[in-house]
Amino acid sequence: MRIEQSPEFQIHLQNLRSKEPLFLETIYNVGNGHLGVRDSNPLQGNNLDYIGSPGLFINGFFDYNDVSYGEKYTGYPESDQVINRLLDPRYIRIRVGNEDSAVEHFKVENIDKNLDMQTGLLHEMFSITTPENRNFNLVVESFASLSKQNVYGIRYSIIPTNFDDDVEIIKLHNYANQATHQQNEDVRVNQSVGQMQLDFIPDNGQPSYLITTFRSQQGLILTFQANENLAPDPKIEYFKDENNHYGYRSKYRAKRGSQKNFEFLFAIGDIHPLVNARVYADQYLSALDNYIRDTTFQSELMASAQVWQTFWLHSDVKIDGDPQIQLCLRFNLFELNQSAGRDGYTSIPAKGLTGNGYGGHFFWDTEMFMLAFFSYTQPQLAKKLLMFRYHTLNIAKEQASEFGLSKGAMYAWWTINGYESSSYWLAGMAQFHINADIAFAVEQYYTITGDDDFLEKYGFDIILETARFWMQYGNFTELAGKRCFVINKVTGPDEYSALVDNNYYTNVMAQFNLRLAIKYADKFKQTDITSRLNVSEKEIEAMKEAADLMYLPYDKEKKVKLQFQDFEQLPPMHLDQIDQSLFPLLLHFHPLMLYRYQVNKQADTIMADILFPKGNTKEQLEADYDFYEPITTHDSSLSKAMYAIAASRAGKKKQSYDFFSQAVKTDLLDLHHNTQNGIHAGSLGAAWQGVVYGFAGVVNNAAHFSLEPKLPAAWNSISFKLRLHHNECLFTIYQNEVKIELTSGKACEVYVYDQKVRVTSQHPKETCSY
Ligand code: IFM
Repeated sequence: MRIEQSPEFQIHLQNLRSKEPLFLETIYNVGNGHLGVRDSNPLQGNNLDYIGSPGLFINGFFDYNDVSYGEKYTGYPESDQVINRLLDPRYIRIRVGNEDSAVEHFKVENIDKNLDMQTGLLHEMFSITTPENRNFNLVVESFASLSKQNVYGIRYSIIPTNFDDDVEIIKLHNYANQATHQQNEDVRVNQSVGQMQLDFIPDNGQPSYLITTFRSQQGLILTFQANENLAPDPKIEYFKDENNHYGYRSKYRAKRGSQKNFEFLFAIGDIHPLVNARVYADQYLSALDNYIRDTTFQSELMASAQVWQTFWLHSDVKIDGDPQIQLCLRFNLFELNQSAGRDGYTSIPAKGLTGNGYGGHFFWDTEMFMLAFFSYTQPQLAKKLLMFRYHTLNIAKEQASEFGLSKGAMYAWWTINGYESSSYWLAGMAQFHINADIAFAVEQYYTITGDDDFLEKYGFDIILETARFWMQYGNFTELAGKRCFVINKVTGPDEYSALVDNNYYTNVMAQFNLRLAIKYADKFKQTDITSRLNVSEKEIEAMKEAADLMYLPYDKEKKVKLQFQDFEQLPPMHLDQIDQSLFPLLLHFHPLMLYRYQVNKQADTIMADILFPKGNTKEQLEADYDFYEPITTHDSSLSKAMYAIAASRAGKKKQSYDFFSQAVKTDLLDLHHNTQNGIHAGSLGAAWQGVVYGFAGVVNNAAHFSLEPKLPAAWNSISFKLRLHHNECLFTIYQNEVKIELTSGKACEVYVYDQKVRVTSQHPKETCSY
């Protein structure tokens, strides 16, 4: 199979020398949801002579670190979880004549890098000069397989440009903990690292390792194989060094202008409890080895490329009229697909598998910013992401109980294994809205897919237990002479305020969560589902009352939804008077200086407007937008795409385009100046929502699927596919008309503004003016 390289799918940045190397390490990562490899100087390894931040990240492979508190109160997490940064599989040691890249400093310059998003192949060329001025080009091609998620492939080609001499390559990885130079004051970069141990598994005919963590007691097997047929003269040999470390090496006489290739396939295992990993190491290894035995770099690359093709077939978004935004958006979708855990036990770290920013944790980012993309375009993957929440439901229940609640589930705000690990609980654990966010995502998935089996076996459990949490954490009271249900002492999405009473977003989401529990308790009435979950009529009655009486703070004078109770009492922060160098504010102000003001880090109340458009008038949306936009710094990368959607719905076309265009460029143009620590995964998914919920105006509330397009003036069209139950539709939206094509399934009914359009397998194409 050969795939034509289309220029629109290439990340081929120019002037690499002018770019920050750590930024390039992130942008040119390759991953597949199980593993992620940062791009790096291939000669670096653990040699700190070379300044980089390389590493291999395995989704869910973490270690604990102690957290030290000045005053440690009951219930504070003992330890933080942090994703491990493992050995760099790109590393190769090269000897040229008497010079050795592991001993001397070889000057390595990036000449060219190209990431082909159609195949997932990263192709790079480095120019390398030794201290004695021998120069050679090193071409490195690598990919993380989407077809076999345990597989990573790398191929090196060496081309001397000014010498004939002996060249030796040594491919040996003898450390587990990848060293980096990273020293960063940024609170968003986790400084702590996990500690791993590497043991060689001897006599296996190829280098094989058992890697274990000290405190989280996890283990995995890793092995790699050289393609021996590729370099027959001289052979690449499996060897053991004086320290009993196993690797491959090959020594040959290199000639100026000649090219010699070496390729390796890695098989990187699944995560096991440490004891099992040790006891069954041989068994696991031989199963793993099957992935790379009797195959080659090229055939695995092609198999993986085919999966990428399927991905693009269903998930691409085409924008006609804006090539730069088109490329950025494709990069975003590509990275989302590279980051998503697919085993039901992992999710999407906030930085994908591209760095250890935020310690590699999962947040609400997955459910509220990324999941919609997967539910609409790859529902089987969306389900796996939700299964992570189902598989950690018992932990969430245990946490609720340890917290002192007699019922319900309390999901962690910041976690890898399901347990809360946020040591700054004010902006962490107190973001209880995550419980409703997860329930919302379950409902969204169910609305899109109609997956009854999922709802019955897993989804309703999540919805019910999170609804129970609200009944425990909130309470009925009287406010201004009226009986209400209030939820006090929470932190909403905006992290420039903390521990407030009745955060609008939280309350409206909790209300929705309660109503979902009520709806499905009714649907499953008198089935063994409700008896299994001990649902009583009395409990559901109480939920109904709480939902109906939910307190939603509102400023009647200004006619705006209040971010939280008494928000109007805070003085505004005059953002225009703050020096640009002091943004993001979180890096320059004590949190209390921010909490005391009307200032937002990110969309908060506005998100409630976006998520619940029904019954919200355009006037209300406009009033909320006009109130919150000027006090929002967008210091969180999750913010701008949400404002783009709100602006689009409020008819503010220019603002919408501007916000969207900044959101979609977040990583590729490094607009937050911290892409070096990893991509902003939530922001990538939010940009997709910017197109689909914003410019296309998609609203889907189970009974009614509609589009209300408002295309940016400069664009000719956008097109994308969405799955709706068992159907898939291709929507192409022009300035004044929408084309709808049923690409699979039997029939689909959608609204374009108020016009009903029906496409069927007999009449799959319709056009509708608007
Ligand atoms: O989840 C987000 C939060 O909303 C803002 N701070 C960063 C987190 C991880 O992306």
